[in-house]
Amino acid sequence: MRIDAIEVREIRFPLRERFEISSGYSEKRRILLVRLHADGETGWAECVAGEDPGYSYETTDTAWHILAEFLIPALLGAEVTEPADVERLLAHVRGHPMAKACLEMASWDLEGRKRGLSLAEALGGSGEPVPVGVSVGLQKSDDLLVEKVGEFLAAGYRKIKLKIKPGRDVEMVRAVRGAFPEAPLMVDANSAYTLADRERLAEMDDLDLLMIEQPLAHDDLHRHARLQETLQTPICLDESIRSAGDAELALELGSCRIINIKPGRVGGIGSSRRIHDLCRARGVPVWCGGMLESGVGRAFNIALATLPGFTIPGDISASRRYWERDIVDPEFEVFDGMMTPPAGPGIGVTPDQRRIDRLTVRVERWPRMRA
Ligand code: OSB
Ligand code: MG
Repeated sequence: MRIDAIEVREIRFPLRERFEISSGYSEKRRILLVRLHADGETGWAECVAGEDPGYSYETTDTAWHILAEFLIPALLGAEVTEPADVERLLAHVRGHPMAKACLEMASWDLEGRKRGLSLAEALGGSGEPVPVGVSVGLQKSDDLLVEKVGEFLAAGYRKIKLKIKPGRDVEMVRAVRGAFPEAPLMVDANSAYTLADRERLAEMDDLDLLMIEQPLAHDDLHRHARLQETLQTPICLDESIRSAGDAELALELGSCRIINIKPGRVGGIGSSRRIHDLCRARGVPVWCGGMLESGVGRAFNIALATLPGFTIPGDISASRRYWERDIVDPEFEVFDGMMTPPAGPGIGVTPDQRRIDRLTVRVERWPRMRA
């Protein structure tokens, strides 16, 4: 099929509550939605770049720039028979996996719709409900955090991730562990520590955590390996893994024992599957992370999480954990800690065009129309 039109739009989408991590916070998301058109069919996806460059160098604005100036011109008018073709067409652009991923992912939706397959089926997953977890941002007080965690556990979530940073770590996590002795808990530092903090981090070993996510710098596999040698708790890498090559290197070096796969961070679904396959062959568990996606991005995450190597609940929570009203129908729901991947073709949920239009602050379409 020939990609004959592409649309990119930015929506401003307020979170129900501010989400704070060690490197900053998010309150009103600026999300890019892309739409590919080919053979009378359409494919949607979402770019996970954030508003600021605290998690990745990519932002909403860099992604727009890279899409508009380099990626879309390379894809527009091209013959594409499978999503891997999209990856190849974009490979000459160095880095910018988040910008690339949304085009590749939109081609999965397109392909699913054309073939009448759900995303989960198209990528070889099960289509069965999967256990999911929730990522809880930094709170004003430990009491408030304990209360929030209690609510999420009562709602059935199968894993609770706590954001930590220096000054808000061991004592805070101990308070949560004290209140919920049996809860499946983990922590995520978003690179807030250095190897000099190794003794502090080792205190976490007594708290029965599933893992410590990304304690050190995004570009430091070496020191993660040094840290892992001194920790009993498994390290899970997020920011450090942008490709299957990164994953292979991290596993060779012993930088982690678990990998968080976010399709938007690693360049798309194809790359996510390669990381999954590599980890599965080596017996390394993976799980699907989240980037505060709208329902469009969430559909990809839940489909991916049905692959057999995803043995740990992902950060894939119900729409209403994030939004007053999601932009897809039906919204994503969690029952007893389980989420069911949509069974319809492609992403399997319907983007609410009227609602999306109301949230849109800019839109551009290719081929560009002459004024
Ligand atoms: O590190 O996993 C992270 C959100 C934004 C940026 C980075 C991260 C997160 C989350 C949220 O933890 C996960 C979710 O989407 O629920
Ligand atoms: Mg993380």
